Amino acid sequence: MHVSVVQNVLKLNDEIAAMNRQVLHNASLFTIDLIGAPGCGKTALLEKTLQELKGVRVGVIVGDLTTQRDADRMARFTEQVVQVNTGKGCHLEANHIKEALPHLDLGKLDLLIIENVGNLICPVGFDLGQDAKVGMFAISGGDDKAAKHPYIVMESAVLVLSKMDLLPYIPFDLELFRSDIRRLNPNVPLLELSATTGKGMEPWLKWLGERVKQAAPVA
Ligand SMILES: Nc1nc2c(ncn2[C@@H]2O[C@H](COP(=O)(O)OP(=O)(O)OP(=O)(O)O)[C@@H](O)[C@H]2O)c(=O)[nH]1
Ligand SMILES: [Mg+2]
Ligand SMILES: [Zn+2]
Repeated sequence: MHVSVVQNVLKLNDEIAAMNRQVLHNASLFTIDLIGAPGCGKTALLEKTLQELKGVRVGVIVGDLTTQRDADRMARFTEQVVQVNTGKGCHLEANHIKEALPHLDLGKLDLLIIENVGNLICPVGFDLGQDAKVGMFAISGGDDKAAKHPYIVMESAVLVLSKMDLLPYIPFDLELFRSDIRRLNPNVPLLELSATTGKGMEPWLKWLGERVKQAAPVA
């Protein structure tokens, strides 16, 4: 009985996610769901991305338990930001996105970035209607985090390893981290960067830019 309830919840989530995906595709948007542990640097990466991704109109939906601090940080770089407060909820669900979408002017966007609640575990299991899940790790989280969180590694279209500027100061076996990723998902691109220094941002901006172009309506 319990199992069937859980399955129904996920089925309903998937149905709403499919509707979201249809709405986003009708507007020719490319959408990512950015997933990473608390403090891994998601908002910092997005602040830098919003500043540097030239010629792309970006909207953001950001999930947090309380506060609109992340939304305030990103609102300095785009007018189209929606904060979703999940209360005690530890992940975003498709219904959160459905309710956030009417607050955005989709016709004036090329890219939608969803910053999920800081959590590497359950956000992986919830389809939001995105085109790609992006898993994010940081040097400060330790070199074992990919191995300990295999599902985000396997489900991501691209992975980010941030805070590379901290590598000289924190014991972190980069070869071990890379080999864990290769074992779990041999083909996923791993982008090593620092949002603070900006080093390594180029491949990330290129990855986004190419997908936005593919999603754009044929002229
Ligand atoms: N050295 C260094 N610090 C960083 C980098 N990126 C983010 N930080 C710092 O890490 C801390 C957390 O960054 P956030 O961007 O708030 O992280 P987040 O993943 O959005 O956090 P939550 O939304 O709370 O889960 C802040 O103090 C940032 O200044 C980086 O590339 N290098
Ligand atoms: Mg954040
Ligand atoms: Zn959760």
